[in-house]
Amino acid sequence: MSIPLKSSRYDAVVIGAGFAGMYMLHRLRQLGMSARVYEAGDNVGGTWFWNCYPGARCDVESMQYSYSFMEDLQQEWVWSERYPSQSEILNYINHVADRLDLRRDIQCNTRVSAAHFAPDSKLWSIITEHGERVQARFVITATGCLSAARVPDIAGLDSFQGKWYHTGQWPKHEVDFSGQHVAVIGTGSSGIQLIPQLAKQASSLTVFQRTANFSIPAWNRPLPLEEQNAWKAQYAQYREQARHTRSGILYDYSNRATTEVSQEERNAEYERRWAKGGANFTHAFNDLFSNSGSNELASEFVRTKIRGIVHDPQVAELLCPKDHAIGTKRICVDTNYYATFNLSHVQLVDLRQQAIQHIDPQGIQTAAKHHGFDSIVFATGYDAITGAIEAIDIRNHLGETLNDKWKKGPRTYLGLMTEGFPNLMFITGPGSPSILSNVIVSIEQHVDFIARILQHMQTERKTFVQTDLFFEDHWVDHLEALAAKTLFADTNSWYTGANIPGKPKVFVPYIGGVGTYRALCEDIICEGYRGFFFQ
Ligand code: NA7
Repeated sequence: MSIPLKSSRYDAVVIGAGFAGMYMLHRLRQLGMSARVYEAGDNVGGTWFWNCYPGARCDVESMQYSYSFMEDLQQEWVWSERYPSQSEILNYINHVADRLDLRRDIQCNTRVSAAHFAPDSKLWSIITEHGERVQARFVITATGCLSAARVPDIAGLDSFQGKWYHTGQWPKHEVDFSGQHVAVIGTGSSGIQLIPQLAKQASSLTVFQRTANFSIPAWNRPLPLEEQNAWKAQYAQYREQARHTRSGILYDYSNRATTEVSQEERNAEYERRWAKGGANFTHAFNDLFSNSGSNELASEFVRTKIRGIVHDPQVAELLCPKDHAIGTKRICVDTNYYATFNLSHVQLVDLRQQAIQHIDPQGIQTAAKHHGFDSIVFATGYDAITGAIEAIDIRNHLGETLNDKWKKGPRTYLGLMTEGFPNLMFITGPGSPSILSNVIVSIEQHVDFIARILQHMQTERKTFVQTDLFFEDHWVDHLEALAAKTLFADTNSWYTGANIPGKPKVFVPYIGGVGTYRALCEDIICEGYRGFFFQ
């Protein structure tokens, strides 16, 4: 798929060809700008290219998980299920790449290793892993929030004689676990999707759990054409509504606090949402993310469900999350996750009671015993939000590195730019709603914002845009103040970098909501791009 370079200088280089990079390319072309997109994978799709593990599925419903910028596109695509599978999303992304003729400006199998701003030419110099060098006026990262897969540093992994995998770097060929003794480490969203699927194949499945997670049933089902057509008849209106919601998704957001209703009403509401399925559950009352007492009632409702599903009371208790408030780690959406632990060949190991000591050629040694395996699957997550950006050696005109600047945590203005690094923009960067939202809604909003900045620069004949410390500091303080009003700040999660040893613990995303963020951005644009400085 690698396409030879036509030129070594572009108006913009975009890093990543997932949903963000592809839409950015489309908008750059509309502005008449030359652009090159570099993609590490051998095809487009980003996160959905890499995460092809069994059971991989989006937790946003199909009708809402697609681009909204082109009416024809959203009318013509047909989904097959309520929640889209990874393969169907990948088909959709490939369809868009062909439909908009994007591939000719996308260079796959090319990882960007560095981007240095040259003081003389005032251009970014972009260097790839293979030593290719191009120049660009703008660098735009579209590297995704969940793309830097993380395999924990467990002694002896290299000696393991079976095969091992990470969900975020799954092989492109089918992996057959039939007849195998399989380990899964990690019970986040990926593990919860994968475990029921692997249990269907493996002769034994051992799940190593460090932290139990809350999961709500997906009740996934085929999506009848009539239902899709009814939705499509009002697509534009639904999209516009979604853009102004808290999470960029048309959920049933409640205006009532838990404290306003009786116990019967409360339970009826939880039952209704459980029966409907999906992440909508955490919007049952408007105080679940701010009032720990209210949150505990919702948490206990789910724990009671888990105890009702899982036959062995000890296993059920281990699967009940007790160390965090529901929703403050990304809520999982599953198909048969808890029930899988009723199968006689599925075993749960609590790493809080017996930590992994090392891996050896035959399997995993915990503090309690040795477990023999043919395969080990790491569902251990990502260096989220900042990991893929920080993997690139980004330096400004003074030779200062972005990593150095962000060593105590990422600092941006609106999640879009960071002071001292002109003409460098982040799509769904740290400090934006990004991963707390329907990410396609957030991607479109950021890409449109960047395109408007670029258009403004064309009109005003400007070549540089940057932000300054005043606006950056103010934004970082604002992020912290917003998070402090919620229960999120108290939870160890990948939102705070707590899953990565040594990573500064900072609540990274903007938690004020997609609609509020959008309105704020519109105000900033109306006020002449407040906080952005042009030259
Ligand atoms: P997550 O949500 O970060 O989950 C990773 C899981 O792996 C989680 O249960 C971790 O436990 C566990 N983990 C991580 N490191 C270790 C080690 N060293 N030992 C044992 N267990 C470990 O990643 P996912 O891929 O599941 O989901 C990411 C997002 O993708 C998800 O939120 C959706 O938005 C889609 P911990 O909780 O850290 O104790």
